Amino acid sequence: MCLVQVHHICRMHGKPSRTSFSFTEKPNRFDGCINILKLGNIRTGCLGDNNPFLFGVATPLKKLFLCHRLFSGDNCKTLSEKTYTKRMSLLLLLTIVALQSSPAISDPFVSYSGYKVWAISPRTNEENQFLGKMSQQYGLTVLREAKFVNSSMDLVIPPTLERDLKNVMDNANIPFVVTINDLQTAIDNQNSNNDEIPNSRAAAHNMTWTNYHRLSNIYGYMSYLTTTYPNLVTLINIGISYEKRPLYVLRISNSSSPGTNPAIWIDGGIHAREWISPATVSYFIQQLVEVPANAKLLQNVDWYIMPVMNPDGYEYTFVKDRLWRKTRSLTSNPSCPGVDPNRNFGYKWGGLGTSTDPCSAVFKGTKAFSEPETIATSNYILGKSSQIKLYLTFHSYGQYALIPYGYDVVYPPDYNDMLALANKAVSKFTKYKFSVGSTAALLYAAAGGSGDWAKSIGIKYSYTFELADTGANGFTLPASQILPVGQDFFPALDVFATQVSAATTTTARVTTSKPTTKLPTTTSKKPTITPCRCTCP
Ligand code: 0X9
Ligand code: ZN
Repeated sequence: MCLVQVHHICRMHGKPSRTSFSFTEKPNRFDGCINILKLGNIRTGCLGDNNPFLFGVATPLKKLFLCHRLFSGDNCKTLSEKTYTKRMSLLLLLTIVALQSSPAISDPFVSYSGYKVWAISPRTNEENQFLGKMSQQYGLTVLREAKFVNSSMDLVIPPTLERDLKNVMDNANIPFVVTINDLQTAIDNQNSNNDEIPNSRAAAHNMTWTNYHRLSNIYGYMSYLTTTYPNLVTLINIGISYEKRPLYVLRISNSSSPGTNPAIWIDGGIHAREWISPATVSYFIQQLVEVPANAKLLQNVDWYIMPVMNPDGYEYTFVKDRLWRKTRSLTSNPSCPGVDPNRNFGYKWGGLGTSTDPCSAVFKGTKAFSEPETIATSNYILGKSSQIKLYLTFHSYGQYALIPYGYDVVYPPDYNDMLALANKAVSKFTKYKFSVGSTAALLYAAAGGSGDWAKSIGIKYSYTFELADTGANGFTLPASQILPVGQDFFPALDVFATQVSAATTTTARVTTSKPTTKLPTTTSKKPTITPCRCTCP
């Protein structure tokens, strides 16, 4: 029986990181804690840095790491299961009291109550520059950058600034549309609140595609598939995140010698707040593994699928700030953690569309692959680079199929091959209309993206997909759209699989000459959580 699971317990650089925890009622296959209870209206959240109540790792293993002032003094101790259970029961009581008396804990979320989202389409370059300066000056959260004139820039407008900003916009004579009237309401309505209540006590996993799920449910599902379909599915731990969460890749292969077929790599969740990405990528896993009619997609093709590349950021969007984008690593500015993982890959790192400021949403990090998440992923892909013929990375929002390069308006020599395949893929969509084209030409220039890096190591076909929608809901796309998005996209995987099963690797050279095709084209094994060493503050 696991009563409390504590995450993020490592004190980095001698400073305690935030400690998040969840109350659990029964052992899970991989970490002992999957069924998260809601205690009254207390939600899973973060304890403050100085909270003395919980610092430790509880797992169902015989050896339990517990690090708590009340019990173990200054050092982590390994306790027997019995001692642990007794102590944790006491700790649970103490924690409930602490939770109920602490305002910081009873409401641990960043509230967007009264916040609006404005969509603004600059009509000239001057207007675009003006908006960039305005959002910087007022410290506004930018949900979407406007690349060019007439594309939309989406901004979060706090209630305290609304009147001032209206005046600024009126004076500058720039029109805007309110797309989300109350962001907190949109956040509250995005997911039904029974996310963490299992279907039944006997359920083998808690994954669904009618809700957005916490990491434990996604990883629990990957674990379930591995034990249920051992001849098809392998769970690979490719490293650990900054906050010591495992980084998991699922290999799906029906080959008697997996690792020899040409392969497709798929990742999601690079950006924490883009919830539709892990949801869609995990839907692909479900379809490929559990739907026999899709077995043809596994003929001669292996799949490597990583639904959540940035697990720390993803969890943070559930427990603290729904709009968090980056990783959660410490930076030179203690008030501004996190690196943009999609500016941290090592091709043209630090170029256009990146920032040296840790407080920026597009902070590039201190060096290429400074983040444990990006270095682990890239090393794993490099190790399989002769096998992987196609790279797909899923983001949101905007409904774009983006082709390298994104670091600048530069086209690889085989751009037209990439464009033709992308057009074939998006022609399968019936519900969501995607724009297809060169990243920097269609969206904006941004260096250090994973799609550029994948292309640079010789993976011929590399695409960044920005899933639904085009701004009406943005990152708060309701959970009722997970299935429509996944179902609309899935047939495109068949197009990719068909291409790859006959593919040979071509290493691309860079050219700045524009291709002949018209641009842009618009068409309609058992995981474990490794306890980390910790010291009490
Ligand atoms: O800016 C990004 O990283 C992506 N858009 S998002 O809204 N999901 O943040 C676009 C990435 C495109 N790829 C490159 N610029 N290399
Ligand atoms: Zn993204």
